[in-house]
Amino acid sequence: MKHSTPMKASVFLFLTCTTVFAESGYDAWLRYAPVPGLALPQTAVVVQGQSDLLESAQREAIRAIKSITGRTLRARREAVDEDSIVISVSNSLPADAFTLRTVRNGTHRNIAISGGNDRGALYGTFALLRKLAGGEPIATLDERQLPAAPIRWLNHWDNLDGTIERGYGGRSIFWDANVARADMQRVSDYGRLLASLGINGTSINNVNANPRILAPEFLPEIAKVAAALRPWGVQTIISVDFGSPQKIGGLDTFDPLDPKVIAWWKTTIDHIYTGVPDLAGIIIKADSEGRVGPSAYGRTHADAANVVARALKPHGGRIFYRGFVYNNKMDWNDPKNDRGRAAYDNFKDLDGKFDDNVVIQIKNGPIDFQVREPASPLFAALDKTNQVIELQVTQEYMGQAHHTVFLVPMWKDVLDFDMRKNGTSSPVKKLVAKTGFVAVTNVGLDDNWFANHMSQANLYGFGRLAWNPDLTSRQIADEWTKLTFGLDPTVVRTISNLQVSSMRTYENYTGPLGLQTLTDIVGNHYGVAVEASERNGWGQWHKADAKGVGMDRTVASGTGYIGQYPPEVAAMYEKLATCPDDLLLFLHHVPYTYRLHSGKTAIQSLYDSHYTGAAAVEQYVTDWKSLAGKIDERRYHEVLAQLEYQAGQAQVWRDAVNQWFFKESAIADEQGRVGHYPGRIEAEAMTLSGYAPVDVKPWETASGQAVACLTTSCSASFTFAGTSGWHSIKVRYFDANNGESRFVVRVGDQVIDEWRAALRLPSAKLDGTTSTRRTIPNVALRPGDRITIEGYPQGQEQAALDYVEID
Ligand code: GCW
Repeated sequence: MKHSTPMKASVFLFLTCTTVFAESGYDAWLRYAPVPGLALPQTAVVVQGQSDLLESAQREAIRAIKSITGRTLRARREAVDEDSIVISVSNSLPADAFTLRTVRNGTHRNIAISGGNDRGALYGTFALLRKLAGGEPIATLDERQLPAAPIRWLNHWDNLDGTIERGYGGRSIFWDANVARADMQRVSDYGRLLASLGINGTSINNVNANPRILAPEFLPEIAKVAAALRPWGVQTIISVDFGSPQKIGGLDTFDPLDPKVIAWWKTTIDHIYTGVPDLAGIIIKADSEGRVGPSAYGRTHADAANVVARALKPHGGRIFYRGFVYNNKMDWNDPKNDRGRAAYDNFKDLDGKFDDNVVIQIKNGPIDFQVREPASPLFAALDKTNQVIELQVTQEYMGQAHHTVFLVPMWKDVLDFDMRKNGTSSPVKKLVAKTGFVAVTNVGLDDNWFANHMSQANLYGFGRLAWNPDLTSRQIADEWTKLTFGLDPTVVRTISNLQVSSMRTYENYTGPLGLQTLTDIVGNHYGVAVEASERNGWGQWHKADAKGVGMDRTVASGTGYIGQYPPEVAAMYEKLATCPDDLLLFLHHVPYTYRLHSGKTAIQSLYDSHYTGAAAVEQYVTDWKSLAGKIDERRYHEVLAQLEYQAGQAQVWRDAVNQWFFKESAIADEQGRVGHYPGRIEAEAMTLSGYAPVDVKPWETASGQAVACLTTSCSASFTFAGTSGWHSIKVRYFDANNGESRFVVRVGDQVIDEWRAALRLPSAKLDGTTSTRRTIPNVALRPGDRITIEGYPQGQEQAALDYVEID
């Protein structure tokens, strides 16, 4: 009974926490939940020096400690005459670095945070707060942290009108109606999140840039955003259109070697620096996906980058020139054509021709953020050119806001991959660390920034890796979970396990063995569409036919892509005997019966992966349910709904990909699952009233046909023929984005469930994107029960049904 008082106190604290703070997810990993039993001796936060950044640090420390311990420390300057947290700057440390120490000063017990600059002091403060909030011991601190690289930046693909290219978390936090948003509070709060990770720059507009960004009258808008980010040490970067001298400057050319153009860039950039004196740089996407570039004048990428670099140079700015240059109108009939080769082929020979403030920004893989790609060979090919890696936090091909996929394990695979450049150890993280790390991160106005609480871990993970790429996926997932969902060991273990395994799970149910994501690559990049990446100019081919599958990129018989790697890596990839299974079909074309290192045939492995992946997501739902009552209600239910949806989607992927390959290969699944779905009743086989059969495209995304309701209400019914007992009824329907149909399910006359098809999925069609599952668990059924699904269309949406599965 001795312990009852403190335990009650801590329970009370937790309750206070969940009721006092609205857990919308807005504060993400900076929610600073109470840590019961944490007693800090310090009574003041002392700042030595004066700047906006140091003030941010002091305010943050006081805010966080109040939230964690319930105590309000005193904000002080200079003097240390009480136990204090002392924040200072010391020029004995490199920029952005910091030390954290516990020190005795006479009778006082202080925590000394010292930064190499103001930003370092701010980062040190966040590092201390992370320890406090994560329940780590702080009694004897003695550590020194240096960032792995000077550049730790984000890119936003926000359009000035407030929309976001490939953004899934709502509208832009920066822009609305072609000006900066009136209220910059959210931008400031975003800066705070970024500072907590050591992210020191962000671009604020789309690389598919609106030329208006460089219009002289637009400068105050950029300055307004920059001012909101600045107190957090986050510098601003803008994306510009290479055709700007003509489009906005009124010149008759944008030839980078034309003196008028050279002068225009100089004047324009000088002007930008009058409004944003600490602009960190400019990004350019040129000669790519319809953007104009130097090829218009027969000039090189070096000519293009250098003209802007020279205008930036006097201001200390850098140009980030994207390596994402390829021809999207390639002839797919030519087996030697290969989009994967493009980055290397375009930039390798220009090595040495770029000015020293030019940086080539290279996507992690040679294609485009697919579920599995090898590291881009360009990382090992540039000796005299600055390079950064571009990752994508935004889950464009990775389930967008609807799937939980923690990307850190995927990034780790690339960052840790040893290129064996010059025959020596050369992991990608080392090759890029001289300059750094960039990630595309399209947060939006959604309450939790991403429209998926779990996706926050990707931004967190990127920031932590950019600071220290040697951290493991597990360390990052544990740390994020503690800060975001609390210190309960069951919570930490469950969520961290889910996150760490989620990437492989997603790969399993989308495109295993290096097939890439197998999504609609010419459309929304979300739902399954196996043939979308075939027979078009975009070049993400998997070349599956009746006999085999995979893209032959060998030197011996394929596109020669493998020859772009240093010899040891090229030799490993070239030979089937040493090519890793998970990249096999990215690099080789093999018969379906080819035996992998795992011992399975390629086709059986493909079938199995899809079943493993879909089952894993079902398990995530069960695991998540075990956390009921251990995390706040709102986030518990929102994540549960997301995972339940994902489990249904994983099944669409599983069945679509497997059926497509079964049809193509005509090789049966050894386990007899593909094409056989016990307990499934097709809608078109039910008794229909009003509903009419319709075709679904691509065909593999529906089992047979679907039925759509072309009038105001329809029904589909059938008689249950299974055994008496408790069953789950799973209704597979289509939730398009052009209406909100209503569904009602009855057993006999009794209504057992009803819902609206109101998800925001990116398609108006009946396809793999909109195919959705509703699970009605624990229904008592007896043979002979009549089950009816009623559909009530709304808007353009037709309450379409695919099938019902009962298990
Ligand atoms: O992944 C593709 C996206 C485009 C994007 C492009 C890029 C900003 O589908 O939307 O354009 O990459 O990286 O430039």
